[in-house]
Amino acid sequence: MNSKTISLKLPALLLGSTLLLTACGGETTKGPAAPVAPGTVRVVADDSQDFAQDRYQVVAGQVRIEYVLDGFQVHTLVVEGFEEEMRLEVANGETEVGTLPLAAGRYVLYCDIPGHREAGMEAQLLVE
Ligand SMILES: [Cu+2]
Repeated sequence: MNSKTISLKLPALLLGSTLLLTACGGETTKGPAAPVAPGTVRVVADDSQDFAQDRYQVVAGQVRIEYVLDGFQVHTLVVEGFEEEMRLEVANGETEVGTLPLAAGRYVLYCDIPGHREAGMEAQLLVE
C-alpha cells in the first residue's frame, strides 16, 4: 500500500501592498484645441473628410496654421476669402504650416478638393 503524503509548504508572504498616490499638482487646461502656442492653431484632418473640430480659436495677428493630416488622401486647407493668400496641401500623414494675418472676427476654414467641403471639411475659426 502506497501512501504518499504531499506536504506543501506555502511560505507566508506578507505582501505589503503600498498604494502610491502621486500628488498631482499639474494644471489641467481645458480647451477646444490641443495646447499650442498663442497665435497658432492646429487643424487635424483625416480621410473621413472631416476636420477633428468644428470650431477653432486663435489670437488675432499673424496667425500660424498647422495643418496635420491623420490619413493618406490629399486634403487642403484654405480660409474663405483668403484663398489667394494661403493654401495648405497635405497627403500621406504630412503636416504643412502657413501664416495669415487675421484681424479679430469669424472665419471659415475648408478643404477645396471638389466635394470635400460639402462632405464636412469645413470649420469655423474664431479670431480674437
Ligand atoms: Cu479634403
